[in-house]
Amino acid sequence: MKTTKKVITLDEFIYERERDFPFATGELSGLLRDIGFAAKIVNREVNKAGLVDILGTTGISNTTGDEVKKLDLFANEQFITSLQVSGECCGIASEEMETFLPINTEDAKNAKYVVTLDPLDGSSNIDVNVGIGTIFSIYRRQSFFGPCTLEDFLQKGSRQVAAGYIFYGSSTMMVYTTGNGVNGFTLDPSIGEFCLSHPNIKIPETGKIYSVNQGNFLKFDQAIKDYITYCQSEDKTTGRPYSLRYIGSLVADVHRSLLYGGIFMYPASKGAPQGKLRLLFECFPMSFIIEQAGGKASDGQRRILDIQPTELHQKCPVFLGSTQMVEKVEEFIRQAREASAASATPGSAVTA
Ligand code: AHM
Ligand code: MG
Repeated sequence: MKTTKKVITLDEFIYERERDFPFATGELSGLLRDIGFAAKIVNREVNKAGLVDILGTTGISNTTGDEVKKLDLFANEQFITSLQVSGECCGIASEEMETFLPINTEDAKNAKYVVTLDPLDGSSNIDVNVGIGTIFSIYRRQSFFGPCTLEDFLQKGSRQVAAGYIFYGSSTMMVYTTGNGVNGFTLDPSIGEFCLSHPNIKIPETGKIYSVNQGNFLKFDQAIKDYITYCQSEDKTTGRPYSLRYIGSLVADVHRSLLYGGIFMYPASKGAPQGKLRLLFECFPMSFIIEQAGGKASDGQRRILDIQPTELHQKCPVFLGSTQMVEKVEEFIRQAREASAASATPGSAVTA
């Protein structure tokens, strides 16, 4: 006899999870649903990007100097509108906006959450049909009531209430966590619903893929160069050499690492002492997801989620993925620091 599994939609899943918390007010669920809804509209535009005159640049640069594509602006507006209308968050910070946007309507200004967004990450890939994504985080506000403040956004990543991404790839997926594991939903375009397809995602302890922009090799610190050489060298027990995979689209590279295992790195380099990726908009949410799936996320020395941000658009070096692989790169960095501290200490090089 043929059995059919019950399809669980994103909205049903959010509703079921909310029922586990007897005092839940429904605001967080509402925000997740708003994000899921906006994602479907952005997905529609991403899919027809080659057909309509939405490709190309606006000629404006975003706050970190990258050229802004029209689709980035569309996604930014879409997510903001959807969140504003619902009245369930009191403010939004976006990678596409220099400063945060307080939502001061009667409904929203006393709401207890703020949202951070990278509305369309990987924009350099838009014109060549490579996977791109939306990344989001939700925090409980720190101020008590009234218009939100900068401090509501400058919270450690460990204070995220929820984080997730939407991956517009060969299929469209929403992957998110509320601090109780990671679940993935695939958009079924025929019914227009995200359906639970990857319940309780766990990242493998180790993997066989490293992911880095190796074009920057000569600009990396020696410890990173040594770790990359380690990834490339032969060793039967660890399955090296590892394969190099780098899409250059954070959501796609992290999604692959999450499902297959591996390490994703965007280290500091000459000329970019904090790397390229933004702590609030990219590193925090991805680190929360990776940790919730059993992996590790580090800036090379510290747990990323423990970093106290001081600016909205602050950047941070990042190493995330399978725990054993992230620990290995940390070991290379630690040893290099110890060696340089020892050589800087007078008399330390003298042996008895
Ligand atoms: P963006 O936010 O301007 O789209 O840039 C972020 C993207 C990430 O998706 C990706 O990991 C990284 O930039 C790739 O950078 P690079 O081209 O330097 O390797
Ligand atoms: Mg980005």
